[in-house]
Amino acid sequence: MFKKILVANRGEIALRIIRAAREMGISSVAVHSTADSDAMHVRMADESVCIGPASGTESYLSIPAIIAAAEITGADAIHPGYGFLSENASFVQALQDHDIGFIGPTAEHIRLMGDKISAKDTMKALGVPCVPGSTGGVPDVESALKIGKEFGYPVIIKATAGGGGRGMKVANSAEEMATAFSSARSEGKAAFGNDEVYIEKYLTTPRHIEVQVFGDGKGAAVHLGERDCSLQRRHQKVFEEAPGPTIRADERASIGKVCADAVAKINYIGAGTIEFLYENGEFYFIEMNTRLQVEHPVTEAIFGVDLVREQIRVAEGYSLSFSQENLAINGHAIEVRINAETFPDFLPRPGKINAYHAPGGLGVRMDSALYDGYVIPPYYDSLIGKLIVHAPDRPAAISRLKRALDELIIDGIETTIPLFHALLEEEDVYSGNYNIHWLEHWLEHTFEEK
Ligand code: MV4
Repeated sequence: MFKKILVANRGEIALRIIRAAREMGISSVAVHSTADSDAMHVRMADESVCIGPASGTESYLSIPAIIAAAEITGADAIHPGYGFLSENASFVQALQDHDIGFIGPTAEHIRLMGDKISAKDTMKALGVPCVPGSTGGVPDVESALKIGKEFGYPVIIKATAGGGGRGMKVANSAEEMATAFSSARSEGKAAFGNDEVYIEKYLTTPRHIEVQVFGDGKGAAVHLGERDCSLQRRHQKVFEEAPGPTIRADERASIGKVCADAVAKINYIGAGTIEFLYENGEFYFIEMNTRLQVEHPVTEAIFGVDLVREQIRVAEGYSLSFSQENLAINGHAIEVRINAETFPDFLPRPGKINAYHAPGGLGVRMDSALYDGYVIPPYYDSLIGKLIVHAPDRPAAISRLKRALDELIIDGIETTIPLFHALLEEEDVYSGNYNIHWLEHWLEHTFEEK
């Protein structure tokens, strides 16, 4: 049993973890940079430690500073949240060496899934359907051209260390292969110090569907359905929902079982997300994320579970508190990400919050670390809040989202709230008729002067 956990993060996700800990009778330690002395997570935690200067690299990403903070405060375990050190295998290894618990998967699982080729090999061997393409890495352009011929164009060349859209290049024909291949390779080398690449058939109009899984590390695992996160811009999700508006119950049950069985087989522990592209009724695995995701609240809403509580419990060594049979979907949930950015240009605009009023009422959850008078520092990402609504069905969730957005007040800075007012007027959004390209196309034809 943990008595005290350290939260190695900031913002809304730090609050999310502190809240779960408090409900479990576990005390919390916040860590913060000098720029975050007045941040809400510092105020909300039971104790706090300053771990370095404003720059993320020297504070929230500093493994020695965070381990020192855990040792000084006597924390039993660390929850990494998302981003920062959440998928850093060396961090998990270092915690093990210092006898500090990690609320998340093992270093081995993080490493296995962090390399996209080994992730795909593993998933394929476990019976998870994958995008057709190369087996393992592709060493040179000649081999790449063979793959292109075998699978047909377009193909996509991906850096094995990539993910989140970096180090990817599409080749529409054999003529484009040499350029695409060498640029994916050098991007991989420059961004991740790894120039290994692999190739897949390029799917032109898929949806992004991700399956939430949860393992106990002892060979048991469940799935908690899927989220549709297709509405994104430059690989940043903006609107996420569960269940997926196009996924039938039988499809959910079958892909869910494949995913749960796969993670059970590898003794995966904690929360994980198996990402798919979904096109013409077929699922194609692309990546697995070994962390709690930003959009986890939509899954929590429809299943009525507390995923962070469950993460802490399995890290303590307990079995899962629910089984597949007692997990059932109730209604529909939507999350919108509110960023401190201009609209429609999406330029970061940190600054002082003159007034903050969170919406409330039935089926409304606002996860945010804002407060009246808070000054958003310019050093970190621009997510300042997540508005999550839950209702009996999708149309009711959309009505509730509109109502909640009308109640929300964030004064003093520009935010992406106007994006959601505009999006919710769109027929395609209302009907769920969108794919991974819809938002960028819509932004282009609606807001770009011709
Ligand atoms: C793809 C793809 C089409 N075909 N793979 C982008 C981020 C990374 N996670 C994988 N990505 C893609 N992989 C094949 N074989 C299209 C994308 C993609 C994408 C995927 C999910 C959500 C948004 C996206 C936007 C552009 C491209």
